[in-house]
Order: sequence, then C-alpha cells, then structure tokens
Amino acid sequence: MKSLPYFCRGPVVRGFGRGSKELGIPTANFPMSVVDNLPADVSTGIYYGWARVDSGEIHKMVMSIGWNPYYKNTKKSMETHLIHKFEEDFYGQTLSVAMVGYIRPERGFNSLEELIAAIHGDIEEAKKKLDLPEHLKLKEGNFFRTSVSTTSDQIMNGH
Ligand code: ADP
Ligand code: RBF
Ligand code: MG
Repeated sequence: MKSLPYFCRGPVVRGFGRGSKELGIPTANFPMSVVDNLPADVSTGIYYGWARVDSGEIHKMVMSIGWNPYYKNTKKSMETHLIHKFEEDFYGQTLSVAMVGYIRPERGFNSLEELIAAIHGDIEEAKKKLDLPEHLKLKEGNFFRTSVSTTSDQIMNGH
C-alpha cells in the first residue's frame, strides 16, 4: 500500500454507541469528511498505528475501516481504538492518527465472542509490530510535533 504511512486528523464524532457497551472496546469515530478523503489504495480492513487526542500523549492504536460485516452497516466508518485507559470520553476533541500497517480484511463472525477475540488478537499484533524500530520512529516524526488547530473539523494529510 503506497499510501502508508497515512496521516489524518479530525474531530471525534458519535458512532453507533456499540463499541464500549457491547464489545468492551470503545472506538473513536471520524466524520464522513475524513472517511471520504482516504486515498483509493487504502482499502477497507484493520490497521495499526499511533494516535493522539488533542495535544496529549501518543498511544498505540488499532483501526477498523469499512462496513463492519458482522453488523452489516450501510455507512462506511473509520474507527480507532486507542490502546490506553482513558478516564473520560473525548467526543468533539481532535484525534490525530498515523496509520502505519495493515493487519487483515474486515470479516463476518458467527458470534460476538469471536469478533471480540479477533479484535484482541489485532491489539496484540499491533502492540508487537509498533515496537519495531521503523515504526517507533514515526511516533517521533513531524506529524505529532505540529500543534493541533482549534478548528475542530480540520483535516490534515501530509508527512
Ligand atoms: P461511538 O459509537 O459513539 O463511537 P463507542 O462505544 O465506540 O461509541 O465509544 C467511543 C468513545 O469512547 C470515543 O468517542 C471516546 O470518546 C471514548 N473512549 C474512551 N476510551 C477510549 C479508547 N481507549 N479508544 C477510543 N475511544 C475511547
Ligand atoms: N467489525 C466487523 O464486522 N468485522 C471485523 O472484522 C472487525 N474488526 C475490527 C477490528 C478492530 C481492531 C476494531 C477496533 C473494530 C473491528 N470491527 C469489526 C468493528 C466493530 O464491529 C465496531 O468497532 C463496533 O461495532 C463498534 O462500532
Ligand atoms: Mg465507536
């Protein structure tokens, strides 16, 4: 995928409200404007990378892009689970993400337990891959050094 690493930034909007309640895995959703800006070669599926809320700490993340076949969504979504325990929700704040690598395509499952187990597997893979020197260095790169604008719907894409 020649577009990786891919950097983007946008406000956290409300999704289907399923992530934390049903799965125990909250996902911060981007608005359609960010989803529509994805380069054509960034296919749907599960990715890993780095993420930050406003100007906070940089955390490891996993992201799902697509229609969630298990739920048969009609709207394409781009949802990020940050591998960190937050004390509070951060709706409306600016999420910056660096998508670093691809894990697998999205798929359907026979039960919620299987979907949850697959996501936990993705989290373990992300943790391991992001410790590689070539991936750690993206955390220190320019993207996360630039300050976050107060315009909440700003979309940025660049190195
Ligand atoms: P929604 O359907 O509205 O996206 P979720 O159940 O997926 O609802 O919860 C997502 C929200 O949970 C995020 O928008 C964010 O405010 C909050 N949140 C708390 N911890 C995390 C985390 N570790 N990763 C992502 N979002 C988190
Ligand atoms: N949904 C699916 O239908 N199929 C998947 O394979 C799938 N994989 C996911 C992997 C990760 C790392 C994350 C964070 C989410 C994934 N989801 C998948 C999306 C999940 O169904 C969604 O986050 C919840 O429905 C909450 O919106
Ligand atoms: Mg969500």
